[in-house]
Amino acid sequence: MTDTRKSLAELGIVDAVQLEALFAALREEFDRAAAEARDGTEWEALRVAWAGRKAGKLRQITENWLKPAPPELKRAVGQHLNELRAHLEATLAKPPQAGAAAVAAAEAERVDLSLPGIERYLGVRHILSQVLDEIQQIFLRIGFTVVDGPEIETPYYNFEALNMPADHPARDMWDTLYVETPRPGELLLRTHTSPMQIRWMEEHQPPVRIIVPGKVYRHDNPDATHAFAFYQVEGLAVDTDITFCDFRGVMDYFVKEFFGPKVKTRLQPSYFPFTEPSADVYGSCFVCEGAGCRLCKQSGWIELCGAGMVDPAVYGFVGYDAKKFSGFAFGMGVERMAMLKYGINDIQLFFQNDVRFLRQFR
Ligand code: FA5
Repeated sequence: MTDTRKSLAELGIVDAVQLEALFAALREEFDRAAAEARDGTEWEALRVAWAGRKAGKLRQITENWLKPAPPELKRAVGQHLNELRAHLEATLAKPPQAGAAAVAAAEAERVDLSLPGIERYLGVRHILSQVLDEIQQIFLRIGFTVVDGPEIETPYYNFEALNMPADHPARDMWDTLYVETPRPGELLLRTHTSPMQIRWMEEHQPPVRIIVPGKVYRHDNPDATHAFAFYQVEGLAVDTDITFCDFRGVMDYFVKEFFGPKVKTRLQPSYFPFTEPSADVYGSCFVCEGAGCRLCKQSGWIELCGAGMVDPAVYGFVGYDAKKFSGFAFGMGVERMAMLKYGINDIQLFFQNDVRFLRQFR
């Protein structure tokens, strides 16, 4: 650090070359100090140290170097001093430059509040959970109770008590997955929610009005409308004077509540060993609006639900008096309902967990 309190002679400066080097060193010292000044306080201290009127370095140079300078150096000292002063004044007039280090540090940490935020997606309930909820709410409003049942069943509840003895050909309607047990054939994954009809009636006397949402399993080949594990909602209503008209009325109500007035329904005679008469409920295809396409297998309709009046033989298994009681039952495919309602053209989309698909149903 050049000591400006000493005279040129004391510093050993005797010619113009040495003088030039001395001022060059001074300028470097100042520049270094200016670059290190981090805030307003340090900047002010820098100004006082170099340009302060009473004891700043410029003042000291004037007093200690210029005034007593020998005649041959006086002019050069004056010139260098003026140049140094001009440089100091120019630098000190621009504080941001002097605080370059501080500015650079602040810049690195700068937060641009005008930048768009990072969107964090909130998870959504799976579309099937939402649809299951909606179906339940509709039936709850007209007096049905929601009940639950086991997914692992016995052949008795899945078949026999539903009027399908061991050698009944109707068992072939459902490709069954059996659970490996020491005695083969003892347990199976329920192929439909209908076993809960039996379990409920065994325990409860009429009037009965239940729906049973749950998962069922079949050895079906997956395609656009078939999965090997899917949801059904079983419905059962038994009382003293229930007719097929009641079923039709309940279905119409449900379809209008769930789909709105646009989707049409139709019943088609069908066969189930545990209902008589039996029907399949179809909804008009949303893709082709009835013209025929891949989704509806060119028929214009998508099967939603198997149904019918409870076969009197079933009452025999649960101890109900078939002469006194009558009722209807139905079993609907939940994925098919969701497909129809939301225009989903492949059932497999429900199970692939692709967030681009799932996110659509907020
Ligand atoms: C039954 O499962 C009967 N238990 C329904 C029933 C209940 C009839 C009560 C009478 C009284 P079905 O096999 O047709 O029926 O299946 C019912 C519904 O499940 C079908 O209408 C369809 O919507 C849906 N479904 C059937 N198989 C599949 C599958 N592999 N993938 C997705 N949905 C299916």
